[in-house]
Amino acid sequence: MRKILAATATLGLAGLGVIVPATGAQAATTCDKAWNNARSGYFYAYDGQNCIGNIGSTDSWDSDYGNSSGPFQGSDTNRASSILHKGTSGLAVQVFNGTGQDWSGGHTCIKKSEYYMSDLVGDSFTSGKKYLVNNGISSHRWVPEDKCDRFLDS
Ligand SMILES: [Ca+2]
Repeated sequence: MRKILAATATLGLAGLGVIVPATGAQAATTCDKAWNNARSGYFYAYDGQNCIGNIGSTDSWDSDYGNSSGPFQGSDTNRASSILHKGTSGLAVQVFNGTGQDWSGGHTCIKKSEYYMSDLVGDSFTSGKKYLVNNGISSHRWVPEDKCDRFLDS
């Protein structure tokens, strides 16, 4: 489930820097705030839904969320329940169920224009419906959108 920035969605005021919380949508407000406070060029992952409980952020890649190097380490693997994309390059962030710099296996992507996914429940990797994205992300990299076989909001 994607929640988009309220100002962009409802009023088209993004260029004015005016953010209006979505009426009655606490979840969207939480991720909107996270996005507005995020560093430009960075990808974020969160332990909880609604962009709560940041477990790491980076403008680079990480081929193994469970090892002891890079922006995601140890118990960060198979833990993300919401993610946020504030990249500025136009690239998508491709998240994988597996690890390794061969970048193979099930994946899915979040586009720059999707901003964030406030809840990954119900999304699966390209490897099959039983391979769930929620609590299933183990690596990520930045790629052109045409390298993505699937997007989270589709
Ligand atoms: Ca790592």
